Amino acid sequence: MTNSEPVEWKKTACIICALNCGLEVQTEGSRIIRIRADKMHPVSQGYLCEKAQRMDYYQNGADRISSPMRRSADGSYEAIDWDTAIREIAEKFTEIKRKHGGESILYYGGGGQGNHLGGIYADSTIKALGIEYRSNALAQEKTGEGWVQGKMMGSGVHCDFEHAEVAVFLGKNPWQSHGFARARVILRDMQKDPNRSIIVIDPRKTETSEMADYHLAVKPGTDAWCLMAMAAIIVQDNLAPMEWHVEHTTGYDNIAAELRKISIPEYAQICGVDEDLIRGATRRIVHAKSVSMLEDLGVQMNMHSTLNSYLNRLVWLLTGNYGRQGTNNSFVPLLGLSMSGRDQSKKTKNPKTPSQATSAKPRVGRTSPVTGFKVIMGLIPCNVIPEEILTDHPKRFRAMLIESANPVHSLADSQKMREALRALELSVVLDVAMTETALQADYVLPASSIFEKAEAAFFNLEVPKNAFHLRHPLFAPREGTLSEAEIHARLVEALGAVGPAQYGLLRKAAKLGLLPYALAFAWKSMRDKRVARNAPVVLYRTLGEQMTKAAAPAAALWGICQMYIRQQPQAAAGAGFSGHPVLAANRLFNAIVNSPSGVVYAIAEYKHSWQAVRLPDHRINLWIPELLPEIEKISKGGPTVDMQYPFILSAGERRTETSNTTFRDSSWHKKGSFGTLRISPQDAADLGCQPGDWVRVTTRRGSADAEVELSEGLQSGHVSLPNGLGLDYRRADGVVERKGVSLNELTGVMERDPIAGTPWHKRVAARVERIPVPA
Ligand SMILES: Nc1nc2c(c(=O)[nH]1)N[C@H]1C(S)=C(S)[C@@H](COP(=O)(O)OP(=O)(O)OC[C@H]3O[C@@H](n4cnc5c(=O)[nH]c(N)nc54)[C@H](O)[C@@H]3O)O[C@H]1N2
Ligand SMILES: Nc1nc2c(c(=O)[nH]1)N[C@H]1C(S)=C(S)[C@@H](COP(=O)(O)OP(=O)(O)OC[C@H]3O[C@@H](n4cnc5c(=O)[nH]c(N)nc54)[C@H](O)[C@@H]3O)O[C@H]1N2
Ligand code: SF4
Ligand SMILES: [Mo]
Repeated sequence: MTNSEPVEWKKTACIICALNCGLEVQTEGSRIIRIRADKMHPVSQGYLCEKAQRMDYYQNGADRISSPMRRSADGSYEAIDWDTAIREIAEKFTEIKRKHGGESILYYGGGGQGNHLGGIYADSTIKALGIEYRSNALAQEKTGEGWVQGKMMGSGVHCDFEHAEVAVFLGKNPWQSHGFARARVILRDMQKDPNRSIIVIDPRKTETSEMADYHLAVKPGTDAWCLMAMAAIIVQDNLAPMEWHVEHTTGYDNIAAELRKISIPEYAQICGVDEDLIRGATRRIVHAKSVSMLEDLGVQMNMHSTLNSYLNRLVWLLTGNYGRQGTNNSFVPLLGLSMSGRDQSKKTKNPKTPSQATSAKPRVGRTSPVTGFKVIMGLIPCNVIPEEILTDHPKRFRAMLIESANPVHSLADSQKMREALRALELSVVLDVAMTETALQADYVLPASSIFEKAEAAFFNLEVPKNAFHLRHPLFAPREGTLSEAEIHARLVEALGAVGPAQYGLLRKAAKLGLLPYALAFAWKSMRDKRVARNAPVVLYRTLGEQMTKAAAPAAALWGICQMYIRQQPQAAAGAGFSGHPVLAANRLFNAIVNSPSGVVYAIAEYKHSWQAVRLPDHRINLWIPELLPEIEKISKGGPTVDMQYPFILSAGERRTETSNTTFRDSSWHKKGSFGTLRISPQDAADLGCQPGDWVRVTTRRGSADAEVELSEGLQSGHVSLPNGLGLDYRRADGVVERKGVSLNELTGVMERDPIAGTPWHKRVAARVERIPVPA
């Protein structure tokens, strides 16, 4: 290539966090060699953070797999061909289903931070096997919030910090973890503007708290007391906008009665924040024109997490911050990632559209078969999975299908997860790499990477304008790998759920265009139940065949577009997709396939947030009586410290070097700290530690060694380790390398929220002692 030749920039997206910022990349052979932001991306608009530069370490990881693998009795793996793998897996699942029913098979995962199309196709396999129970990472962070959300509004909300006068971050460090588009730009804008304020509730001094006007540095795990005090100030000082409540809410009097009972000075003392500071921050919220508030793992993976999600909502709802620019608002999803509380009461019996059939609706009041935990957002809690397997209970899970997730590494108590997987009669993993979880599975199926097939994520949360980005492949699939669409199609065909009898007519219609296809699809699905039931696979096998091989996994989006247009005609029309629903959906599908930077599919108005409240009269409910026991529990006093394990370990801080487990190869890291244990200078001095020294962290479940990093930001007694590290990465030379701490070797499954079962990873009791620096 000469210098004068123009180089091609291909459009794709970053796959590290839920924002999936638009990227432009240059490739050479199988490598991604240059990366820059895509200015045309409708949401990220040219934004990216430093982590995006690491994309090639995912694509070319040395432990990627390129053949199906079968475990032998001695624990080693042998490569087998695809036909054998699919046949054996289908036979074994069928046998388990025959003996114990589909409810004995657990489906886990379905997508990571940047890949959700695979999970759509999994739906066909789930139906073919009669699988009743699912779980994924949302059930170790967001289900408490989802449950509260269902009780209070029945819809999901997203923040609008771009326009908010006041931003509140609760257990959230967006400078490092993002969580909303263009986070660093927006934080800087807010910081510079004297008329706007940032409030951070976090025990630690963070990059975000350093930019804040108010930092409420609670003692770790005491947010419930701080938030109760804030809500109590609003009620006791009569600061709530009562006209707004008369119009928009129910239950004010019930919660107000509880909040009038509490002693604000006492609660301030328990959470360790000066009462005047809590009062100042609360008044700033009360008097602002608009407030947006975002909670995350600092409270969601902590004691009282479901209560915290409720109290968070009380702070912005008691002050009337909903349904306007700059407040929290309901967004218009293209496809709901999960089901909110209200949806759980309905099961779609006869799906009217192909993709109604793709979203299994859980039934009301369902619980997990062994431990009896609530099924929330269609998921059983991650923390109970080992207990649902390691028992002689007749309803225990006998098999698992795991897709794009690494539960042995990412869920509490890795030891228990390994034991549970080995106790199953069958475990199958779909992944790109030979992960910690794959190394416990009976079969491992190699997926083509995110950059080798059409891919997308359904993290579309923007208000009022929402966009969807279908990414086209950068590379041909690695030899021996298949897309999830193809894997699930082969599986359901081998299971006998669907086949050529369902495809013939639709294949012919697809050749004629989208309108004939739509008519044929409607006709065929009325006559043949298998079509609607296996809609994603049928779409892939018929419509997908008219697309290029690599683009074919996008076929299921056609069904999703049809459903979306029917459910959200107004928002779709706002974005230009109006007219007859079938035609509008066809146009949207074409727009998605032909817009390499993404498409705006919804333009709603802020007042749409009220329509989205799916409770009687679109009123928000402020009172959840089921939480009264939690409120009473905290009225008895603050948390205590176990003197055997005097430190509180925050097991999973987001740092610049972390990205869940997207990068198994850490050789991108050239300088600076990596995986250190952060500790206050005073605690370090008490342990006799200097920077660069090493310590052993011991919990009830295990111990691990880490280098210390002195951090003024931490309170005494609080130590912090980063998430997603400590992977056992097999390098090209065969050496297995572990850098950083594999955190869940240290965590237990029983430390969990009583309602949602979410783990208390931010509050792991630990001992810390100095050890010699390893050679
Ligand atoms: N760089 C990077 N970014 C990521 C990810 C990543 O791996 N790396 N992962 C993505 C994912 S999957 C998620 S879910 C998000 C999570 O994003 P965040 O929740 O923002 O990330 P964390 O750093 O785990 O936790 C946030 C804060 O909680 C604080 N905290 C600890 N204990 C307490 C407490 O008792 N009370 C309060 N109020 N705060 C407490 C910590 O000090 C920390 O600053 O990040 C996403 N973004
Ligand atoms: N102690 C502790 N534990 C934690 C956390 C913490 O803070 N502390 N954080 C938790 C949080 S918030 C989250 S979200 C979870 C995340 O944990 P997981 O849900 O396990 O997700 P990832 O680490 O993102 O792993 C995604 C998997 O997908 C695979 N993969 C990548 N591309 C593809 C593909 O195209 N197809 C397929 N089939 N597979 C692919 C990757 O190799 C990887 O194995 O970790 C959780 N675990
Ligand atoms: S890590 Fe998140 S914020 Fe950073 S570039 Fe990737 S998607 Fe965007
Ligand atoms: Mo997460």
